[in-house]
Amino acid sequence: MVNVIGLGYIGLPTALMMASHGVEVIGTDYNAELVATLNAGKTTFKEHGLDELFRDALKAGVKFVTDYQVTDTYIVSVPTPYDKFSKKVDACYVVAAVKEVMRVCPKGATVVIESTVSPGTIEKYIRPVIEENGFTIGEDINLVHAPERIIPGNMVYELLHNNRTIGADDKAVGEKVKELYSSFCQGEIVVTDIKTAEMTKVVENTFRAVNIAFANELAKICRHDNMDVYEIIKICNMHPRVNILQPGPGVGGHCISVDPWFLVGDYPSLTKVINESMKTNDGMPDFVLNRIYEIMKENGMTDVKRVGLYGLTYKENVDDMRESPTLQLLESQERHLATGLKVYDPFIEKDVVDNQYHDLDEFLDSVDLVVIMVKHNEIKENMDKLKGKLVLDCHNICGLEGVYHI
Ligand code: SAJ
Repeated sequence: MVNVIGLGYIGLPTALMMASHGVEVIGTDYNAELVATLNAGKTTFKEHGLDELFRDALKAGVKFVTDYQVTDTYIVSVPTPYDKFSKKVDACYVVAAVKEVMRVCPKGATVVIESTVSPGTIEKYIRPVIEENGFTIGEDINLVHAPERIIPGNMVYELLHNNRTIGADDKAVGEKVKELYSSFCQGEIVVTDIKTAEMTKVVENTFRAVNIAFANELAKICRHDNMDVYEIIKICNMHPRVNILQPGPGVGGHCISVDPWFLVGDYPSLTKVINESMKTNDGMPDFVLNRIYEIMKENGMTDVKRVGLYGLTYKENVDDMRESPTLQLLESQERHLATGLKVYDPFIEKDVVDNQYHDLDEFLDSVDLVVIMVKHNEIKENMDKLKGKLVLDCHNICGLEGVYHI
C-alpha cells in the first residue's frame, strides 16, 4: 500500500492516478477540512480531467485520512517555499512530514520525496531525520527522490505521458520505485542519483524562468523603441534553433517563480543570470502598473477606479492564485497609494481582494480601461464585449484595433 502524504496540487492527482491504476493508496493530509471535502466526494481545486480521475479512484478504493499509515511505501508531496530573505529552500514541511513518517513506518519501508527541493536538501535535512530515528538508510529505510513535472492546467495528461526522473542511492531501489510509477506513467523513467534528480527539477524550472525573463526584457526594449515584440519573437522562432517564450505581466505560481531562487540562495556568486532573470520577472507587475498610468494619461483618464484588471489567478484556466502577478500588482498599487483598481476572475468565487466583481458584464460596465492580466478562455470567447473600451492586452490575445500592449 502507498501512503501519499500531502493532498495538494501534486499529491492529490498522484494519489488518484495510482489508485485508478490498481495501486492500493491512502492519502494523508493534516488539513482535516480538506480530507472531509474529499471524503464528501468533492475535489479541492479545478483541473481539467481531475473530477473524472477522482471518480475512478474512488471506485478503485482510494481513501483519505489525517493520520499517517503503517505501510511499506510513502510518497511525500508537501510544499517547499523559499525563505524570502536568504532565498534558500525552506524544507520545514518536508522535514515535518518525514518526522511523522518515521514515527509509524516499519523497517524496510521506502520514503519517496516528490516535493521540489534544491540540490543537497535531502542530504542536509532529510537523511539526519531518518538517522536520528535509529534507522540506517539503505538497510532499514530506502530514500528516493521522484520530483514531479506536471503542469497545472494539463496535469492529468502530463501525469500519464511525461518522462520522469527518479533519484536513489541504490540503483535497485530506484528500479523498484520506477516499477511503482510505471503503473500509470507511459513516459520514459530515468533512474539516477538523488542530488542529480534534485538539480534536474530545479534546472528545468529555472530554464523556463530565464527564457520568460528574456522575453520580458525584449518586451521592455521594444516598448522603449516602439517595436512589435510579438512579431519579432514570432519571426525569431522561425529559426530552427531559436525558441523564445512569451512576455507577460509577471511570473506566478508555486514553481517557476520560486524554484530558481533556491539556486540563487545556495550559489549567490554563481547565479548572476538567474538572479537578474528573477528580478526581471518580479518587476513585470510594476511595469504593467506604469503602463496603466501611461495609458490613463494619454487618454485623459484620472480616476483609477475606472480601470479593471481581468484575472487574479497566476495563469490561464486554473484557480490557483499563488504568487499571482495580479496580486503583486495590487500590492504595488497600495505602495503607490492609488488604490481602487477593479478586479474580476471567473475562477475565483470567493471575495479575496477589494473591488472584486463576480460577473463579467458588471465588471466591464464599471470600467473604461480593461487590463488583460490572465488569458482565460472566457475572455478569449468574449472579445466582442471589449469593443469601445481601452484595452491593455498583456498577452497579445485580443486582436482588436487600437489595443495597447506591455
Ligand atoms: N509565463 C509567461 N510566459 C510564457 C510562459 C509562462 O509569462 O511564455 C508565465 C505564466 O503566465 C505563469 C508563469 O509563467 O505566470 C508560470 O507558468 P507556466 O505555465 O510556465 O508553469 P507552471 O509554474 O504552471 O508549471 C511549471 C512547469 N515547468 C516547466 O514547464 C519547466 C511544470 O512542468 C512543472 O511541473 C511545474 O512548474 C512545477 O510544479 O514545478
